[in-house]
Amino acid sequence: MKLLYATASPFSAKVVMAAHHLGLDIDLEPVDTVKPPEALLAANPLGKIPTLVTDDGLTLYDSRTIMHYLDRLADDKRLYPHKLEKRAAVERMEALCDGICDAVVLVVYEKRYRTPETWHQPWVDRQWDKIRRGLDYLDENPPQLKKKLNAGHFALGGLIGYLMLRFPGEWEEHRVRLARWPSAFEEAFPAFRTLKSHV
Ligand SMILES: N[C@@H](CCC(=O)N[C@@H](CS)C(=O)NCC(=O)O)C(=O)O
Repeated sequence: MKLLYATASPFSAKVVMAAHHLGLDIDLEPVDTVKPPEALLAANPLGKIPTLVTDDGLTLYDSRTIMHYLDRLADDKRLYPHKLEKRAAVERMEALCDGICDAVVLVVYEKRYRTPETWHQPWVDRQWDKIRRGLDYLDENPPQLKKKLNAGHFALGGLIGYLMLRFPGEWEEHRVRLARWPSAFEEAFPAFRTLKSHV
């Protein structure tokens, strides 16, 4: 199996951390989405990462589809609990963290893909509103680290790693519990230190 990914991508980091946790062996193939290579477009018409290509040539996206695939592949560990309510809560945590990542990525892309004359601040403010509300919720309701790790933890790890990379010092203030979460997560999952978003 190979994963088309980028080291800075939060969705890629989520999948890479989850695969590491499950003990799955995946070849990592870095791609530049600014100029998506033919291999990425052939595997995913959206030209987005992460995209997984299995040994049988099955191509999978987006990150949540990949997470569910990896979950079923693994022998002894699970990313999603079996019980209905617990599973729904983990899936919702992942959806929230991924949704915040979507908003952060849009803020980053506004500057990357538009010229300064066309930057549209109300649109960026709207994304920051989503980011702020989402982070405030996570500060109140961080996923507990006492029990088994699940997809929600890796999704939050992907998000926090991306915030640490792109907006250091801009999200921690007044969010004491969330600001402490990365070091607590690293204790439970030491690979966070190297697998989180980086350039
Ligand atoms: N919903 C997607 C989001 C993936 C995504 O937005 N990836 C970004 C990189 S972090 C990307 O590929 N951007 C390139 C583009 O939008 O053209 C997922 O969960 O995989």
